[in-house]
Amino acid sequence: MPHTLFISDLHLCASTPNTSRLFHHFIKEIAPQAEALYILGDLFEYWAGDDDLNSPFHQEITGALRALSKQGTDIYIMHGNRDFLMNKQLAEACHATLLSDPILLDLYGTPTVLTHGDALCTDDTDYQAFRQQVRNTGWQQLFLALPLGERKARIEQLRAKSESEKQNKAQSIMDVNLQAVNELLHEYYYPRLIHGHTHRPAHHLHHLDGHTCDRWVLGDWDKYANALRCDADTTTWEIFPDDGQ
Ligand code: LP5
Ligand code: MN
Repeated sequence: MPHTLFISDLHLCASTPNTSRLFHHFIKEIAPQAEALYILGDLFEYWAGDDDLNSPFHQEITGALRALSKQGTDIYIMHGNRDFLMNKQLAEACHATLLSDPILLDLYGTPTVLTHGDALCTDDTDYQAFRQQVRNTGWQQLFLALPLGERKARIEQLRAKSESEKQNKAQSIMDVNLQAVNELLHEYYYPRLIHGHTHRPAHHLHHLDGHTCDRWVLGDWDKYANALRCDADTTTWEIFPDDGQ
């Protein structure tokens, strides 16, 4: 049956080979049956700029996506909070289309809004201030003018800072704000919503202005991988490997 897959928050990097193995299994064995694959952000642990495309690890990942596209699965990539510096060269290397965030699509007749999810975490005011700064085009031009090695060093410092700050943030602050979700649902006239970022895989129902909206939250990839599969009739999780394997 024609279907589409959604994944996010793989955080791929050379130092987590198990996740890379899951990715290659997914790309070779599961994704080829899909008409389209949507990657809703944080494909990479971080992306320092398209001039980092030639590293052997990045070649391996982009090559796998390119092969998937060549065999007939359309690939769409959205920016996450870790890899928003992905640009045209990365998209070309993957034979993928970069998506804006949020974006509305007609998925087998069901209006569906896709977003990474970080913009919905409005209670995390420190993060939102940071986000506003680094999503500014002028700031990005200055940052990308730095040598690649220096960019990577700065990002790694920031990753460490982010991990330590998260220890002191309440769990509720790092989840989506319901008012922000409702505003997005209202703006797009009550669609289905699919997002990642919070690493809290779930299916929520939102009752709003007489409408009921599905919100599917994708999980991150670690020991297990997860994808959401949508066809014209059903929405289901693909989780692998099975516990028995
Ligand atoms: O990513 P994750 O899940 O660990 O945490 C996120 C938020 N953290 C981030 C930071 C990224 O992890 C770091 C990698 C970004 C790569 C981008 C490349 C270009 C930028 C390079 C800048 C030097 O997104 C975290 C949220 C959490 O999700 C849950 O939603 O809480 O937010 C933070 O931890 C951010 C802090 O609260 C604020 C950080 C301020 C740091 C200011 C340093 C100044 C840097 C220069 C900016 C102009
Ligand atoms: Mn994220």
